[in-house]
Amino acid sequence: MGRSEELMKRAEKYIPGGVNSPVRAYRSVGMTPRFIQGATGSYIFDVEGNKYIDYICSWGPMILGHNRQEILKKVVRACEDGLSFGAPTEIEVEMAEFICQNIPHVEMIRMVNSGTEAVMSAIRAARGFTGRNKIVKFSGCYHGHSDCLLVDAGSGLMTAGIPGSAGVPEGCTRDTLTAEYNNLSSVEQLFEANPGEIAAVIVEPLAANMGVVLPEEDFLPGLRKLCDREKALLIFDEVITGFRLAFGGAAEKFGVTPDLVTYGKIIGGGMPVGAYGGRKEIMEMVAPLGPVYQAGTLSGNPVAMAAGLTQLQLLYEHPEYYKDLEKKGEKLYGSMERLVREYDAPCTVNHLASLGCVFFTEGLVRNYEDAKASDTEEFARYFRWMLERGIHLAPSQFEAMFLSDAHSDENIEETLSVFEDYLKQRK
Ligand code: HOZ
Repeated sequence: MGRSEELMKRAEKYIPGGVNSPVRAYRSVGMTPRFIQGATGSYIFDVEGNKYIDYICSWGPMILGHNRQEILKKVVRACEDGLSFGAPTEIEVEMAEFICQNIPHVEMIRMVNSGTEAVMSAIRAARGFTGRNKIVKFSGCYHGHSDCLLVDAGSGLMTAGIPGSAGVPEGCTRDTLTAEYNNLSSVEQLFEANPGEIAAVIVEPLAANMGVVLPEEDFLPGLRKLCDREKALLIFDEVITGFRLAFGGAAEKFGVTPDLVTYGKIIGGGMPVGAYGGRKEIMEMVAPLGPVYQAGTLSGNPVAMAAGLTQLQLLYEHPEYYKDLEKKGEKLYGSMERLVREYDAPCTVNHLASLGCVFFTEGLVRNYEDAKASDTEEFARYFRWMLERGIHLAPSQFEAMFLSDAHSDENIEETLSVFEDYLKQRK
């Protein structure tokens, strides 16, 4: 038995399923997860000493690669002053100033500890501001695990093949309405059926929790128009896309302005950070300024802020990182697309910039139903093939591949060669 198997046996005794987040258990790919010893740049190492090119990148945060020295140094320096105070610190002000001064649609921002918390709080602010209860989400979009959003959700639920969660009372999801991604008329119908009752439409502007699904050209502008017409708020969940598709996230990339935006992952530089922000008049509803209550002992933690702010500053000061990520994305995913055609494989590769996904289904994947048509057993075979040859992918058909600044041309070429071998032998 390998060291990972041993650790999994120990873990399963005291941690549900042996993991602290379900997809990590590797259940849908029929393996024991690799326990990780460490990571640097584009590489991750398991406890058996195997080295992998990492395309999980901690599910997005490590956009500059693992163990980036500038971030590490600032974190160590912050630790020396103390780990947590539960009182305001200068670095929280710097973080808020930096974001609000550089992202036009964020006039005020509140730090929390995870993407889940950010979205849960943004929904509360939207309801408090509009005085309405209903929200519209899209099937296949995942917005964290707060009760009202566990409806037709992507990510781990989709991986497990379940639409929602036990333990969520019907009352909690009664006001959650579900529309189809890339289908404006499904949203319009919900507005018609619920006049004056919808507080907000929340969307992953590029869906990255049902694999990767791109918004069609009219989708986000159409949502903006509908929300304006109906006096509902538009919330972009940019937990994955924020600071990734561009510094200003999907809002900048697609040129559509949300009323509220949620962040996670990159904003924490690898530490547990989330944030929600947007129009001042909405954010002024949040306590202690307004009646929408939201709080947190570790919110704005100085060590986490040091990691996050350093990463954001590096990204902002080096716009070439985004250009490079686009090029790397084109090289990796564009070549995967070409190989799929060359070997006539029943796959569809969706991608934009550093995000990509190989779906084991033919034809366009433009929503939850299309993504669900994927052959997850073939995905599992593909996953195992890649892992055994040193390529670390998310262990689920319904998650994204993440590229970082640390991925080299050689890394990408090696990945493509392993991918080509997979396609060759499956013929
Ligand atoms: N649901 C997360 C990705 N979309 C998984 C996070 C994790 O397991 O770390």
